[in-house]
Amino acid sequence: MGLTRQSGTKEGMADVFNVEKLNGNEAVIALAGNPNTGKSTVFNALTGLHQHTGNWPGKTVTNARGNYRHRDCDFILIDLPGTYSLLASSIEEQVARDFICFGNPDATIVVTDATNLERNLNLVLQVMELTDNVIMCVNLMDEAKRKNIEVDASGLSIELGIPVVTAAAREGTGLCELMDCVYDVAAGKLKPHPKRMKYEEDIEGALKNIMPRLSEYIEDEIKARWIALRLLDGDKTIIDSIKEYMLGTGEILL
Ligand SMILES: Nc1nc2c(ncn2[C@@H]2O[C@H](COP(=O)(O)OP(=O)(O)O)[C@@H](O)[C@H]2O)c(=O)[nH]1
Ligand SMILES: [Mg+2]
Repeated sequence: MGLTRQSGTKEGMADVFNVEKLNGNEAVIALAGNPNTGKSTVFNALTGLHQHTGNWPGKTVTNARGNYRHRDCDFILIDLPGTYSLLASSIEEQVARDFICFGNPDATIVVTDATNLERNLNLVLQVMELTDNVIMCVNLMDEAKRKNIEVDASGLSIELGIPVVTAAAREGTGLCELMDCVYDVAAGKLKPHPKRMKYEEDIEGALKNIMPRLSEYIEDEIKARWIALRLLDGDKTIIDSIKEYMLGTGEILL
């Protein structure tokens, strides 16, 4: 079985980010996370020697991408820059945000530090607000054990509405479960239902005004909502990104 990508535009988007497909049928998986959560350790363990690094198109931010095969399917794994947020206050955050938003990965893994979940959940919640296909990987479980920290992965999964996999990537624990989970999400066999924030009435009202004006450019309602929230935040970089990734050099009338 091959994992089929859902729409023609996805291919185009992936091209903008220089995601090179060997057989055109690979699932594209983004790897996000705070710095030092073991993202690159997961990336290396999954892709081994099948990886290369370069820069993000037009940016001086390093980009690592690699391939792996699991069960009967091929995957392209994109190691995003480590970030605490997706609110684009740094170039790294902008790169991570743009790839998750406009690169349309089939799934996004957020690698987190089991000993520091409270801080790490900020990014998880932000990714959940931007896309359905999120998997939380709670890494450094060996460290957590050493510090007598217990993590209730199934409780977290229920609370967040997304799959949660525990791992100790440096010793290779949990990686098979992670790949199984990624496979199921990318193939549509497992559908995450991320719980989302409902804002105060005036914000929700403003969103209702903005979203229809975005629908011409952005079909996906979750993304349109997220972009509308950024516009309400006064984040001008999102307009540049829409121009760059959705309209070529065209004009956007907002
Ligand atoms: N104890 C422990 N250390 C880990 C684990 N995963 C990664 N590390 C270590 O944590 C440090 C940061 O890992 P790295 O993969 O570079 O993190 P990144 O910044 O998220 O890419 C390195 O020293 C890794 O060897 C783990 O599961 N357990
Ligand atoms: Mg890294």
